[in-house]
Amino acid sequence: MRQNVRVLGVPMDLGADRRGVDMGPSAIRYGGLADRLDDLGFDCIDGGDIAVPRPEAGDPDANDLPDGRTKFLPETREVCADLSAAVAATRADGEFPLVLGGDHSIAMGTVDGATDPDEELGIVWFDAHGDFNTPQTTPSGNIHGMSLAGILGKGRFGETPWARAPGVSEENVVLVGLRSLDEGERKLLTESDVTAFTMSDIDTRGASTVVQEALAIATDGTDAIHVSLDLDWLDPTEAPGVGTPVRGGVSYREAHIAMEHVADNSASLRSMEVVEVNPILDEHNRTAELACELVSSAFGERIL
Ligand code: HAR
Ligand code: MN
Ligand code: MN
Ligand code: MN
Repeated sequence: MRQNVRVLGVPMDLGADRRGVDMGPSAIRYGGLADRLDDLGFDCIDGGDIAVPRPEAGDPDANDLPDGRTKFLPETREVCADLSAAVAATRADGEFPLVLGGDHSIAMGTVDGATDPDEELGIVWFDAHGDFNTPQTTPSGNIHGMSLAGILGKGRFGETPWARAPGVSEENVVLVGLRSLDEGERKLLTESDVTAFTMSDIDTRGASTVVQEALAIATDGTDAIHVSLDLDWLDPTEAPGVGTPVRGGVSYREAHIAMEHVADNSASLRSMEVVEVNPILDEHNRTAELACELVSSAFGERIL
């Protein structure tokens, strides 16, 4: 019997400058996600959306410190705590959490809910960006550019770490598809034990080899893995509907083979999230539909 899939929407855009990613969950649902999963033999249950405050209701800079910037930190923490609880409840019910963003700040909630302190969770993070800034290095104050660093407890807010998910070791975290890094995060990333595969690695060695290696690192000695799929990982010609497009991303086929390798590791896969779809910038919902296709590949869709 296949595990049921519970879809959790997070219409979050407090972590990014460009409005519109809050409509991502609707667009992905409209793109046919549930029908696709049903066709693959999963029972797809819609867990609805996590409540997210509107940015107009708050002051993004209310919590800035002399040595750190984090727009909407209290609001983001609250959404992430609710998401973490929803992911944990999904797992407790024996269902698979599939989280739809929203901007990438939500990964802090997904990962927190996906792991337990007495376990080790590996992460494969498909993204054009490192999301490895901290409140101290961020050029924008946008939390979606800091969420992976936050999961690993990098950076601080006053005297304390500003974020941290339990049960995640740098050795089992892998970035795939990098092509945009700020100077501060580049330094932090190279000093860390996180493995980073850039687009040059993919060009040189091929997407299939690189992604299989990434999955091997994430599964090595861990209890399970989380897959975080930022749609800006793809080239903007394939995925125009994202908040921060960067040229030179993976192709349609490369994205599919990557997700097929994720499916090869289905026994280890504990949770998945699809983030940064921005319907305002999209062309006839094609980025959202692509997100649905890629989820299908990750859940085992094959031609033969
Ligand atoms: N590095 C930039 C910043 O920190 C922008 C990165 C965030 N964009 C994303 N995340 N879509 O993957 O502001
Ligand atoms: Mn990202
Ligand atoms: Mn937890
Ligand atoms: Mn990105």
